[in-house]
Amino acid sequence: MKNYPISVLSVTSLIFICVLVFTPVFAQDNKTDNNQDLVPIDIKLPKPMFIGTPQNMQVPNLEKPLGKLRPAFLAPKGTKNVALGKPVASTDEEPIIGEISMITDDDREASDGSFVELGPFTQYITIDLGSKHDIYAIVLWHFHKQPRVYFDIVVQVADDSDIITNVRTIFNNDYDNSSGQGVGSDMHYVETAEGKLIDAKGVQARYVRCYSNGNTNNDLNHYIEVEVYGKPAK
Ligand SMILES: [Ca+2]
Ligand SMILES: [Ca+2]
Repeated sequence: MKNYPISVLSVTSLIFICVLVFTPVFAQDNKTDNNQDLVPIDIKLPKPMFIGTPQNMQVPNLEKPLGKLRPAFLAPKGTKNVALGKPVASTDEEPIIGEISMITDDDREASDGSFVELGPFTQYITIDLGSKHDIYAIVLWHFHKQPRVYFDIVVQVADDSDIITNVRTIFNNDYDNSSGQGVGSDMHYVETAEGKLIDAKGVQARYVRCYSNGNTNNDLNHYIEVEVYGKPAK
């Protein structure tokens, strides 16, 4: 063993202890986001149609169920669902079942009459929030009458309706890039009544685009509701 001077060792230990002691304090400061009060966002949940999650789904890279309700998601005070009633565009303008407008109509139930069915293969919907917003979370319900996994879930935000200007991808589980938006490393997940909450980390945008590419039951794409929790940008 080399004989390091004792002072070097002491300084090193001191730095290490300082990092341990002060890191949580700094982390907490970042989290308060310029001293805005953080409160749990109020997500209304629909009636669940099944309990638990099947263990036999043959899907690669599948997220394990949490086994309990999702913990509360904190966002600055005044954050609400800014997608409610906002216009939605779709690659399939004439859905097989339902209307595109049902994606932002505040109905999250699983029953027939509450979901819209889009055509097969890769489809996307684009929500126009009307102006720039600070976005903290996006919650997606594709279909929750039975457990299913939807493929190529990609969520992007941008400044324009064609999703060309200032595009940011906040979720992507298209591990083989079959929908052409790049390889994503997020995990597949089973649809439940809780929906899928994506942490958007305060990203600023006017438009939100959601991709999908069929599911474990069929090649079709479904939406029940998409919520965007945010505040108008200052
Ligand atoms: Ca709906
Ligand atoms: Ca894929």
